[in-house]
Amino acid sequence: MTKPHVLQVGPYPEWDQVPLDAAYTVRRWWEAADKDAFLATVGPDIEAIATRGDLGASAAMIAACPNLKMISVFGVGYDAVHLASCKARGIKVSNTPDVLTEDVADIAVAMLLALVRRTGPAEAWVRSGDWAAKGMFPLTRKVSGTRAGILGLGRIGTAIARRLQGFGMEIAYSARAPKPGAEGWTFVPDAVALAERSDHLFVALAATAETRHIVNARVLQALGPEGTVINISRAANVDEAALLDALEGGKIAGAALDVFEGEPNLNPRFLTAPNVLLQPHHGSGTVDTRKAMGKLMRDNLSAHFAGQPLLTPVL
Ligand code: 8YV
Repeated sequence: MTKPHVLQVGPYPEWDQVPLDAAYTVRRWWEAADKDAFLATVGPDIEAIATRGDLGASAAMIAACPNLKMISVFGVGYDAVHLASCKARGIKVSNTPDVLTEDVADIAVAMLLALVRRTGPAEAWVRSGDWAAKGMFPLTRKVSGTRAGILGLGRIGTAIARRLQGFGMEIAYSARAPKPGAEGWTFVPDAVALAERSDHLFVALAATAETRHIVNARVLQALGPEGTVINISRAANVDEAALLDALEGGKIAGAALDVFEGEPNLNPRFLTAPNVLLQPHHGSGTVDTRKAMGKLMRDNLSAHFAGQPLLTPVL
């Protein structure tokens, strides 16, 4: 019996690749020299697409697969999947939520501490001999007891808030509506009002057309010269030009970023901007979590081909 044909958009770790190749006829899109010609050839046989949160599946890719029934995303974010095409054709979509929540929340807190307590420059102070030559490292600002604003109190936003409570921080959040179970954290209807009452603004929203550039010049102005932005969601949630202007103009105190427009080819202005901590989109980047994400991505695929309900459907 022929194995179902699956279009794989980008590479996965070996621990996922081996079982995928064993179960399916895998067509590797990222290896194709001429991707359009490749899709024209293999597209008619494709029944499912296996992709990643950072790669998604475009309208053109979906259109080139007339027999496509399901897309399995490795990642919680599915903003790079052309959902309108899927809705129009009844194509099911799944993602990998929950298994990465704690790791992404951990990195968000680590980025806040590294940015505000300047652990990177402090290590450089030791390695360069400045400590011996120049004495104590310059004092930084406190983190504990300050005010945190969480933009998007979903699974990851909630996990961040829980951690920051341990730092004795005052927690406020913005979401479409007050969240049950978020008693003790202050609901604020919009991003500007949230920024006004925050020292550290965490961006933890799923990226949609509505949230595009939700962190804009007005929000950064409201955050003020002592404020910081921490983004572990998607770059599209932040107006990067406004952020760079605010950093270079001293309108905010700093930013810690795990995601960038056009990543990994980020805007070179970030490389020289003052007070910015740069991370390579590795929020979920632990072996345990990536194995769990891979298994869930594959389990959704096999559920589909077994005619079973998807484990974690988004469409
Ligand atoms: C993934 C992510 O690592 O889950 C997401 O949405 O952005 C990351 O956890 C990335 O999508 C991998 O492709």
